[in-house]
Amino acid sequence: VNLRAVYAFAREMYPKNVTTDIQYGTAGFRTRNDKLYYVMYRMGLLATLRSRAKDGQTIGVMITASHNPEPDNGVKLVDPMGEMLDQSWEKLATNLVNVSDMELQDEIARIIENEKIDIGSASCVFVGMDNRYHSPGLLKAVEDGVLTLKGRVKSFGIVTTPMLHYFVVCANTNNAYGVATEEGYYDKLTTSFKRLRGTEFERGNYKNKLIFDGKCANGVGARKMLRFLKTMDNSLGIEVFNKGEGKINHECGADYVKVQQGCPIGLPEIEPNTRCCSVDGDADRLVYFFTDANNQFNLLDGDRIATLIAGYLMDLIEKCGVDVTIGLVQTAYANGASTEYIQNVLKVPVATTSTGVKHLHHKATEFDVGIYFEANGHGTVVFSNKARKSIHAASKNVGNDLNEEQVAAARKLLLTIDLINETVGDAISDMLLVETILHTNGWDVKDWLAAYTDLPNVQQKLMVADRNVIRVTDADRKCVTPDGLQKEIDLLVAKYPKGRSFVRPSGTEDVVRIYAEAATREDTDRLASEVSLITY
Ligand code: 16G
Ligand code: ZN
Repeated sequence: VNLRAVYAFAREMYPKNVTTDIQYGTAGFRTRNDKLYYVMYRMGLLATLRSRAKDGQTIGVMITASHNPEPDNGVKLVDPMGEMLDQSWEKLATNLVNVSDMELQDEIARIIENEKIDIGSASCVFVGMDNRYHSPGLLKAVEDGVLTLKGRVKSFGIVTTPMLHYFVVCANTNNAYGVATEEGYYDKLTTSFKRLRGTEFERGNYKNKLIFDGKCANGVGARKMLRFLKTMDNSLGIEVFNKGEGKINHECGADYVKVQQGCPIGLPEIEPNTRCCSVDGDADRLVYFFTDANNQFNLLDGDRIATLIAGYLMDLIEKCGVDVTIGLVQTAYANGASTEYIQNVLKVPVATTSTGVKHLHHKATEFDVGIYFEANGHGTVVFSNKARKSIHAASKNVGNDLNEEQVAAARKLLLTIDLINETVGDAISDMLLVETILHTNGWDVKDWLAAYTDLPNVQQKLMVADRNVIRVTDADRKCVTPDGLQKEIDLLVAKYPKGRSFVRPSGTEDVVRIYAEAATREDTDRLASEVSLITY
């Protein structure tokens, strides 16, 4: 490996065309596509180094800007077990991207030395992208970065973010988790879904009809969903609308539906109370919604999905009698009514973490069965080895002291584990899980919605000169700077029954976000605007 090539290549092909520093944030680097070529090249370099630092295990690089507008793109790295890149390496990523072309070679040498990397050793990088028109060019830059350091790179082309996470885990577990191909991914999910569903596709109030908002996935979601459906043999009846025309995420998609609290554009005429779902641009978020007979829009967001899953898993765990802990992880954006329901009705412990999947994921691993969801629809379930082992043993009736019902519950749990993409929130896998649970319960959307009533809530964006003036703590719920702001927020919140509000700098956009909820819509809107006035 000749490190001089690092600089030569950078200067020739991927010169740094930006002078302001950027930061590896909650979702990696994200900005306008034309400012990302040098970033991608450097992330190709870094991913190869990371792989070598991890004894040649496969590292993932995903090129996507999720729900951002079409001109944006982004990149994030995936660690060997499918986790987000380790925090200490996030810092290395930030440094590497902000040095000049001239300093690049020295910076690489520094990482090699500090991390004690054998630069001649084997490595492997998997790359995937969403289908923004600039993604292929950016992917090429990542590949060139890998090749400059004589690493091995495999491109999967257009995939969802969760698929790439899945491929990485498969590769690093000798395919014990599944086969590291798109077919392997579909096959794993389809097999478990069909077995859980059995031959009776409808049950009680559950109808086998789901409307899927594909426009959000003018990104990859719709494309992959259509391919996926071919493997399903009608066991799930889905109609996809908005299949590809128009701009990515424009007035549609999970983020739009969640934040605007309304239907995406292009929704066809449908019967009231029909289940609809939306995913985001890279298919790692999922929300459900429906319009009722009074033409009222109803949202079933990440909090609802989490509570639905928690109820289902608790029931199965109880039935099979294994001794495992179960917990649910949320962020400050979770609706207060959902938190109350989980604690008081489901009686499951709730933990709250800062925004960003890696924080939730990490916390969830403290439970044997850890369910985590952001209100925006990103989430999954993680199972500890202990949980896996004891469920497995129960399904085989080791010791033969379990009754039939217990063994059946354990088998069902095992299939459910197979249906879940534990590596990261996965819209397709989460959707299949929701459908499985509704089918098991014989529920329609109204039954699901009846569990609890959301408090009215609102999210606002505030453009400010410097969003980093606001620093937060206590899982985003309290501002530590600027001085006195939190006190003022507390005073406003205290005026409103069930009031709650917090302010935090966005990690993905140059804005400050304001969240408010209260007992009535009027109070909620008033609280939000009062808080935004004092924040501004
Ligand atoms: C990113 C995060 C998501 C978080 C969102 C917050 C990942 C994979 N994604 O999309 O979890 O909810 O950022 O955005 O970590 P914000 O900081 O702009 O509010
Ligand atoms: Zn996303």
